Amino acid sequence: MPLNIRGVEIYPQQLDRPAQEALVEELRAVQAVAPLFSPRTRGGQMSVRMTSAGKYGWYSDGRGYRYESTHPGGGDWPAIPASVLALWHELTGLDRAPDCCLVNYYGDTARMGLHQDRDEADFSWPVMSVSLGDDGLFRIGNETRGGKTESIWLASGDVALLTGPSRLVHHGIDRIRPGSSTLLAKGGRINLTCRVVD
Ligand code: MD5
Ligand code: FE
Repeated sequence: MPLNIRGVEIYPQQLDRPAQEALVEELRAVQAVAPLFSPRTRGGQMSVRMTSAGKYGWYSDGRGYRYESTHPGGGDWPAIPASVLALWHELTGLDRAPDCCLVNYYGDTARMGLHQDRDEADFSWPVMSVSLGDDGLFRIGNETRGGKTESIWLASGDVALLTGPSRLVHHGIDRIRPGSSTLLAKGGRINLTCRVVD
């Protein structure tokens, strides 16, 4: 039974340590094909580095946010790891596979400001997030800007599902807790988000 915070379903420790280690290996292969990059937004360079797997990858530059069918280096995005697809189908109960698995890497001082995920065509599809490595302080707000927010530390192996009305709440990562996990040799935090794009 998941925790429920403002409609966001959180599955603490959904992935055990061996599953987390196997996933990190699969992500190493993803990053070898599609290296991490730091997107530029109108607000400046993001502190989070990212890449994607699947049919589309999330991208941002001075012209705005969008999904792209190729990595900024030119090639196709690699396939979404099979274990991630299996987790998606298990937790969402959907037959439809996600189009994008965004891989966010947070170094010790990286953060992600409050935002909505609204670059997808249909908000009735859920978004699934998987946390790996150091703890991250996840802040959940409201559908409209402003108002009270709630925060929860997401730990390595935790999985979250944004479904229904919670799909459009503002959310972000205020900070990570460096050194809180031994999963990643170089430290830091990885978050995967799987989405149906079009
Ligand atoms: C992260 N990533 O941890 C954060 C939070 C993003 C993003 O917000 O857009 O890449 S992932 C927490 C989360 C769980 C389930 C659904 C949603 C976010 N969501 O719909 O935004 O790197
Ligand atoms: Fe988001």
